[in-house]
Amino acid sequence: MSANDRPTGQQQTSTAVAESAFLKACRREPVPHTPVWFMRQAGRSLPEYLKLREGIPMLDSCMRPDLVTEITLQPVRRHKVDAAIFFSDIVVPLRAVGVDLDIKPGVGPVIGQPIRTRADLDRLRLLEPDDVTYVTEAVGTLVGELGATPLIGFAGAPFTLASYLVEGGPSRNHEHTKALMYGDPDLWADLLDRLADITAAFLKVQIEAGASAVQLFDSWAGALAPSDYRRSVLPASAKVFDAVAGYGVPRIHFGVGTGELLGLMGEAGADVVGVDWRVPMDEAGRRVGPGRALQGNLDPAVLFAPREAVETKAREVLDAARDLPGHVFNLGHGVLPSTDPDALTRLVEFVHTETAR
Ligand code: 1CP
Repeated sequence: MSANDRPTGQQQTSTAVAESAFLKACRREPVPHTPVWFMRQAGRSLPEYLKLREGIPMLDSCMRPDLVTEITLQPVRRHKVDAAIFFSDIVVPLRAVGVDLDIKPGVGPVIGQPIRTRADLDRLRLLEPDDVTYVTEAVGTLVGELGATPLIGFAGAPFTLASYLVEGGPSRNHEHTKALMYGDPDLWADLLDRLADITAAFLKVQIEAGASAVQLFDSWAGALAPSDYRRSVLPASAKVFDAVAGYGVPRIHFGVGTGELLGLMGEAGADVVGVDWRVPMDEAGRRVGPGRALQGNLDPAVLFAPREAVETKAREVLDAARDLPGHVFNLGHGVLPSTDPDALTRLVEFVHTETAR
């Protein structure tokens, strides 16, 4: 082999990433073991995270590549998960285009001036890669540090972002959001379309910097009936998926309480559909239909039970997922803040041992 033919380190790494159990499962190929990662694995219960974040506001930490890199790596080192998720937040791209917002400890994102009128929407500009150079830098460093472990980039879906922007903060019933959706469908469609462009641009930045998969979090879409989701939300989410289809990286689509929406969430353009714990994986597979892998779905609260109970429930998930064409093991929603980190480490080991082929 001449020096010119020899693969560079970067190429070898990307081949190893492409052959990882996580990406194989997303592509519905045979896997050496069921891959596992946890939503919100970065920056929740880990003592090393809490120590690092001391005195640093959440949004500031998202803009510091050194912190983002370290926090993203922490759960990979500790739990030996099959994928890393980029440490950031769904509201980071909104902040980057100038929305007056903060992430308040114990509350979540709070918006200075909610978006409820055409004039409010006119102030929401598109995202340029130069707005988030700290993301490009952190992803680039991470891809080098992670070696054969894939990095998942992510963004909030248009509906979930709209909910924060219209309500002004976290909401149980999404009443202002739905009032706008039903009361001014044109303004609503334009808002979701603008958010789709911002979200697509944010995902492209992460993919171009080296992320090997992306997840679209439509956490609050479960608040919608299927007909409303199809008419008023799906077109914007589909626009996001279309915009990144050409990169060939798996696109994961996740929401909570979305049992009735699973088929539509696949139709929006996902390669992998995330499932919460309310629908068994085999039934979810029937609802999603062929041609897509599934991700899920252990109830995050199960991790507070004794080890044997966790293993029984995890085995139930694996059994229900056995005949799926591709399965990525995950929780049905994010890691709860007071979860014992050792319970997560043990769960990764359990899934790997139980499914080793
Ligand atoms: O998964 C990871 O470990 C990466 C980091 C990550 C992700 C993927 C964070 C860090 N946020 C998110 C996504 C996110 N943010 C979602 C979608 C996922 C989900 O449904 O859980 C949502 C809805 C948000 C919005 C948000 N940001 C909330 C929820 C508020 C509500 O409406 O109930 C909260 C509490 C935040 C703050 C936040 N984001 C991330 C962290 C570590 C924190 C807490 C920081 C702090 O308070 O200091």
